[in-house]
Amino acid sequence: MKKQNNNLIKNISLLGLCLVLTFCAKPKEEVLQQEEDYKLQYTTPAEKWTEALPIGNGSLGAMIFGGVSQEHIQFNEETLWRGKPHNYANAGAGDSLDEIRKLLATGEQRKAQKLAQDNFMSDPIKQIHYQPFGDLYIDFINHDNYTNYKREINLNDAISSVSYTVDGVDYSREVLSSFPDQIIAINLTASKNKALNFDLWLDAIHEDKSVMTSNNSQTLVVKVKDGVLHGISTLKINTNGNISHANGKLEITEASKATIYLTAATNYIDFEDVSGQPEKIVPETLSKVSNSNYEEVKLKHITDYQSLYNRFKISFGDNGKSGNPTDQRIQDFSETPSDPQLLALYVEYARYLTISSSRPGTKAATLQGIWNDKLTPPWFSSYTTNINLEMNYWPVEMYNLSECHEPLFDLIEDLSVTGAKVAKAHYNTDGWIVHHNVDIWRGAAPVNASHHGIWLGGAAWLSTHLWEHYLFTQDKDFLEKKYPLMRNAALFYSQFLYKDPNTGYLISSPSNSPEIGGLVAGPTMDHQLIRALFRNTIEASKVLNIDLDFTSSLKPMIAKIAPNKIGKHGQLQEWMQDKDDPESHHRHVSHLWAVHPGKEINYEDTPELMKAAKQSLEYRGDNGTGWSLAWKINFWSRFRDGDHAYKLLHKLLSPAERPNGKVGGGSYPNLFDAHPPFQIDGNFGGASGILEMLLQSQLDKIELLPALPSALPEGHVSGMVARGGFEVSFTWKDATLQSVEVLSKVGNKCILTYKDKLIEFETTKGQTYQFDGTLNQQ
Ligand code: FUC
Repeated sequence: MKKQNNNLIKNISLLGLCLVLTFCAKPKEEVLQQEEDYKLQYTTPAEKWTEALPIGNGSLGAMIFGGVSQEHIQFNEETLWRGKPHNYANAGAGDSLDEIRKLLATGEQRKAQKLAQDNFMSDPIKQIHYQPFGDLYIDFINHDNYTNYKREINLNDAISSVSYTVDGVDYSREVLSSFPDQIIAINLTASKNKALNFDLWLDAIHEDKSVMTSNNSQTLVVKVKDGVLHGISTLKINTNGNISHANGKLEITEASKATIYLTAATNYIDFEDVSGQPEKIVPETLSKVSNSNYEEVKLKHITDYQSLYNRFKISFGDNGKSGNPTDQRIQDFSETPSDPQLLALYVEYARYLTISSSRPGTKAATLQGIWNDKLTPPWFSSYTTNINLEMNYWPVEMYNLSECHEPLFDLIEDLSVTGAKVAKAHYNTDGWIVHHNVDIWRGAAPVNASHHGIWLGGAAWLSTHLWEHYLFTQDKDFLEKKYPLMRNAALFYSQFLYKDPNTGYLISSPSNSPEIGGLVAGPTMDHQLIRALFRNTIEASKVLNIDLDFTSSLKPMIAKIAPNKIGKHGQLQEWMQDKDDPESHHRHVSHLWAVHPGKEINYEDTPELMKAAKQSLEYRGDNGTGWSLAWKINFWSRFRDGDHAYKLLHKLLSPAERPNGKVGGGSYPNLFDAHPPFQIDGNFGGASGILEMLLQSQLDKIELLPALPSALPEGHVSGMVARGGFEVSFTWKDATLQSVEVLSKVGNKCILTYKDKLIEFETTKGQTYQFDGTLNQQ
């Protein structure tokens, strides 16, 4: 849990109110679109974790199972990890660098990998796990025979609810995770006096745990294995019934309503400091809400949440399926992929997941956001930087949640510190670098194994997010603050790039094309990333008019970096050598980075490379894991082939659990993306791919409906953000643009294009410009 910035919260609440007022003033038709009900809904309780429904406030997350006789709420606090502050840099690693490079240059890959494995890897070689925190259980007495069961999460207010009837009494439950109050609130009601009877207790799967019960509260203390972090969670209950306790459980009898507030915190402060005091933070947080009734807490939560959520809306129409249970819709979609509202729901759900897992002041979303129920989660539930972490943030600017990008920038700040130690120890350079995995202790050295752990693109890729944030927001203060991060990443590469003895080009060596082909000299992806970083840094220094001496030294280097090449199969080469296997269906498609999320390869400037990139993607094929499918959707959108993108969306939104019992890429019943296992990157990457079908702005102009699939002939988007500081709202019907509205947030010149028409116009900050479907101004 995080310390709160009260001013920030006040501002957010005020903003929320303003938005509510503006919203009320809108014409009726638009209000209807705004109010479209986006929900995940079910007619049975969850049995598996991937059927339970997530809530979160950026740091405090929970999965709600919605059982009738027993409710289970599994919860997380984002700073509970194994391990301890640690410098992962391997002192002396750099002594082997020249030899590894030489071996790679002479084709001795095995020897190079062996040497790197022995001398060049992180110390220790593995990073550590994100942990679950605890479990809250509620046993309801005699609720076995029930009717009217309903379970849902409503994305409009971020409240999860359960309702059912037993013996003529209606029971309801609401659960929310409040950002302003930093608590999870659970509200229980019964429609009849004294009908609410239940037992309540906390537990955890940690070996080292204890639970203390007092009059109306319970406290859980957990300590992680192999680490220095401990966590405290307390719940407090207010009810109009009786409270007693026995056998480690709170017993509530003869109530008709009860509200439980739960909070949790650890001693983690930052990657170097574990002197936090959860024993103080937890009671303080709870004492702030203990006098508020549930309705107050709920209103504050909704106002805060909607200040973010209501900025953007998407709708593709509704062909009558939106009322069906979500698990059934996923099943039906796999059979007949026509449920346009489900795709809009997918985008809004991704926005919900962003708001719930990545708020200013919290940690960046991990492979699982903030939701994890395992002591040894897959891939540590940490941060994989060779695709997954960045994918989590692909849609964030476009779908108007720019401030939710901030946790990633904080992570980059941390990495510029730990990564500087790695740059020195492993490469003897200045600046900072991060390899393919990062944990809460900000490990930046190469982990696991030399054939995939030594990947050099991390600092470059992460830095593009700083520049992209500037492009979308045009916030020069931000750029000035973050510029040192970009320039120090560029500084690293300017010293690290190595003149290839075979070709004379500057190349990235040793490295890896994620996670295929082993340790190599000069994977294409790295060069695309480094060129992008250099170009962005040069641009940034021009915008800020600073550091021009340094950035002018980068320019000539760009021309010397090994270029993109077309190989003998017509493909874009993944490596320096023309050795791509057209039969390979590997999930990573890293050499197409310059198509998406990069832009170096595009139809206007490099049509031949674009053709080759498309050929490469065709060879890779349409199958894939969750995030891989999601990336391919983005590629096909950039290739302006909406129908092909839709084909992959069909797979992404089909059940992960196949009829034969196997689990593959797709969606779980709670719409979590399946790699498998659950990885949240596919949710965000899939949403980004849908948005890329509708609007692209990477080439200094706003392209409308560049890759509209025939399955989405009508729709409306409002509040979508384009680079240059524009907020765009538009409607289409019969696959044809009907109207566009552009809000200029900073007063830049706007270039708008639809099909063959392109218009350019000057704008004034704060003004809105309206056009019909042929881009004639209204
Ligand atoms: C990368 C991928 C894996 C997985 C892991 C978390 O290493 O290649 O498929 O997604 O990240």
